[in-house]
Amino acid sequence: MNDRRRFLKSAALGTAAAALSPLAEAARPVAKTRAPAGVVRVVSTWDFGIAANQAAWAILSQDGHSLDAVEAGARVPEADIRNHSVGLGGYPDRDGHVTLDASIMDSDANCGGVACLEDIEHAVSVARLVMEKTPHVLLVGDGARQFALSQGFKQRNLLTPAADKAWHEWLKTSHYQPEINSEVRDYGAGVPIDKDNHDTIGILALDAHGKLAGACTTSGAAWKLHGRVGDSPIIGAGLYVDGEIGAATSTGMGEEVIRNAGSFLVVELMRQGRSPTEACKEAVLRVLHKHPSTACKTQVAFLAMNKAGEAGGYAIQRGFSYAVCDAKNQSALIPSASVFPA
Ligand code: SD4
Repeated sequence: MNDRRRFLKSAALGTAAAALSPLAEAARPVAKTRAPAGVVRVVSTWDFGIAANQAAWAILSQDGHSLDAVEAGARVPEADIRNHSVGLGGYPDRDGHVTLDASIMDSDANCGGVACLEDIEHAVSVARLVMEKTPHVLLVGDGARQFALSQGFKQRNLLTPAADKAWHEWLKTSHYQPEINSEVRDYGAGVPIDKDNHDTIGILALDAHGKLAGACTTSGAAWKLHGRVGDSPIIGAGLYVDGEIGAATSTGMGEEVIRNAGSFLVVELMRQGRSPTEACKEAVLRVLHKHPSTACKTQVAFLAMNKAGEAGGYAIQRGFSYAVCDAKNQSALIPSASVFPA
């Protein structure tokens, strides 16, 4: 019996996910100390997370704040035209609109997001201003765009020639099929080997003052219906931070993450005592348990970091990786464990 069939059988028997304990019993106070040297200080999804982490580290290493660090990190892939799933150069929806989703959150439950934002490159920075300058958490569509323009953001066409070409190729069949992540990527050579139609950057950081923050930004699923919003701008789905416990973010098929309040679930599992990797694994199993026949054909991955600077991830499918940077600025790209190894 292959892994998928074995999983479906066990899910049907109701063995995949454990019940949540009462939060009151699970919540444990965490000492507010400076992060010790050697712990993970910033962690990001996918291989493009390495460059994002470096931008975040430039701030953290100067005793800067984690909120500034995650924003700076997320802006790196947003500006990278080789990256077709985040910011400028992102693949458009089926009507040719590049629409961006982003969110940001600090350790005191301050948060902001934008969804279906057009014509503005740095959605994460708009999300931050939603958090800081408005009484709201989430702005969408033209309202988000108007807000960004009112804050001095410049309007620009996010549809690059390469993305436009890919869209016209897609229009020849107009067949929409979310694809599981490619296993081979080579941004280093300047030529992304990338058949994905969805990959998000989620970035989590812990500063020297012991404060956590997170950000998440994406152009979402390529060729999606116009107006579709994924998990990334939704607090609790694509991103969640609890300053006393930890932070989590997600990548992959947003619909499956939203159904399970995925990042919130990961943080709550850490609150109950799971390590970041264990919490991500249990959340992934929850996603599979709820919709086994859909979820086992797609990718969902979670990435988490706790207040002690331990990080971990877990995915449904093989191929997810995450970038870590520790307090000595040592970087690594870590292949995530997954439910289905092949
Ligand atoms: C979405 N979660 O819009 C995002 C896309 C993504 O890897 O992360 N892809 O559903």
